[in-house]
Amino acid sequence: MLTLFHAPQSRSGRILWLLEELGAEYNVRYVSIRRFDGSGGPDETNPHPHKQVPALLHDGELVTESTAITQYLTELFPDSGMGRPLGHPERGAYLSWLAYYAGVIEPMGTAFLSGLAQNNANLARGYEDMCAHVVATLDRHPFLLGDKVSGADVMLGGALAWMRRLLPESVSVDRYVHELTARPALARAREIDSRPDGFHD
Ligand SMILES: N[C@@H](CCC(=O)N[C@@H](CS)C(=O)NCC(=O)O)C(=O)O
Repeated sequence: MLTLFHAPQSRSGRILWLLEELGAEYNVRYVSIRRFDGSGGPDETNPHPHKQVPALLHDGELVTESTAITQYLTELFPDSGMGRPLGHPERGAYLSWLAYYAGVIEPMGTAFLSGLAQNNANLARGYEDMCAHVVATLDRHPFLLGDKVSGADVMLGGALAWMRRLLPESVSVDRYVHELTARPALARAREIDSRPDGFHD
């Protein structure tokens, strides 16, 4: 049994999207979280160590961190094609992009969006290097790994769908966002995102 601890309009929406891509059976537990505007608050039933989302329970095993959940789930559903299993020629690139998303894209993107990168030479260089790498990759092929979508695209595509300004103007990035946001699994996830009855089976 898979249970996603989820809050509407948050990072856990990407895991909803991924679960829909995988064709998984899962439950959603809607929890409250602290919001930037001061609203909301931690939910005692949320097993995440910081009461954040996403958190995933799989038969009693807790998985946290969006990219770890992505790797975990794509390995649980190998036939979905959303992961790259051991021995796959794109395995190295897949794990690299998942780690790069969490370790470079999100911190550098946050530094840029908050204005910090504009006042710090090291952060500015880190942000520019990150943008150059991602844009050059998407100039070469439609998705991060090549011609086929993966869980790494759900991470980056979800972030860009929320905040396109994360990356500079680029025809390739616009095409990438357009392609990913047209996916039926994302439309289903958006419908579940704020379901008012609080539960989804
Ligand atoms: N590194 C974590 C970040 C999770 C995170 O920051 N989640 C936000 C929602 S977008 C949250 O739960 N915020 C509430 C809080 O920090 O108390 C991940 O990617 O899973």
